[in-house]
Amino acid sequence: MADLKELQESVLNGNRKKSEELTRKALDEGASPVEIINEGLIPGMQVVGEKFKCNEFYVPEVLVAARAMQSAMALVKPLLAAGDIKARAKVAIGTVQGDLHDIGKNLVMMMLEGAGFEIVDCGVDVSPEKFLEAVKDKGASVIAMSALLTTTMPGMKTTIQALDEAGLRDKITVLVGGAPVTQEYADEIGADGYAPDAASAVDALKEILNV
Ligand code: B1M
Repeated sequence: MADLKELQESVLNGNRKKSEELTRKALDEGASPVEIINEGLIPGMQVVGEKFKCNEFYVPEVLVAARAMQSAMALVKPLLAAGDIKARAKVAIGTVQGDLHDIGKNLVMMMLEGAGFEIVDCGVDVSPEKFLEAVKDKGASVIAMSALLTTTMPGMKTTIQALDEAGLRDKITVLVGGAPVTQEYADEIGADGYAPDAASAVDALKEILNV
């Protein structure tokens, strides 16, 4: 039987080549793509998140671990049959309008993906209309907004207002974060959740959605 603990370790260590090798080996030995994801890749990223939260890991370590996870994920994803894995939720993520910072947003995105959420990456400079499109056309049930500039933070409020006007506010969970954003600001604009860092974003969303 494939040793998925070793795969967890290789993700944790950010060893991309080894993660790919172990994933191929596990497939050859008969492990299913679902087992590889649930018992190798997701637990590996979970430990990465824990280490990031207690400052044992910094941004570079998280990025290399996430890349190792994504390379291994790319090998198993095509083998998944429809319905094999039920994503916790589909999350449309982006940096708000006028804001081009994406390092933090990408970290949050990778941690969410590593935790089993399906991602619609809306990119940077995302208008309220574009977030709404991700909900209407791509079926996202969560909007995750990042802002790094005090001048662009109001884009979060405008997006929530746009959801309201479209009659979608009750159906969509809104998570916000980014260096200048605070819990007080999230409460003020009526977001459902706020997280100070990428690992906490995963915890916050799991808690809000109860998944
Ligand atoms: Co910019 N920049 N920048 N910048 N930049 C800051 C943010 C700034 C604080 C620098 C400063 O003056 N000290 C300042 C903002 C001041 C303010 O508004 N309060 C600033 C400025 C002013 C600007 C420009 C206006 C500069 C200019 O042109 N005059 C300009 C704006 C461009 C634009 O967006 N329209 C600009 C441009 C840039 C670069 C393009 C050069 C580059 C961005 C490259 C890129 O992202 N691809 C850049 C950078 C790199 C920075 C700093 C140095 C680093 C930001 C970063 O990536 N941090 C930053 C100063 C600093 O922070 N030291 C600065 C690392 C990243 C992992 O952290 O994004 O905070 P962060 O994400 C964290 C958490 O916040 C949280 O999780 C992440 C991981 O733990 N988080 C979320 C983030 N999003 C979340 C979403 C969530 C939950 C958690 O839920 C959805």
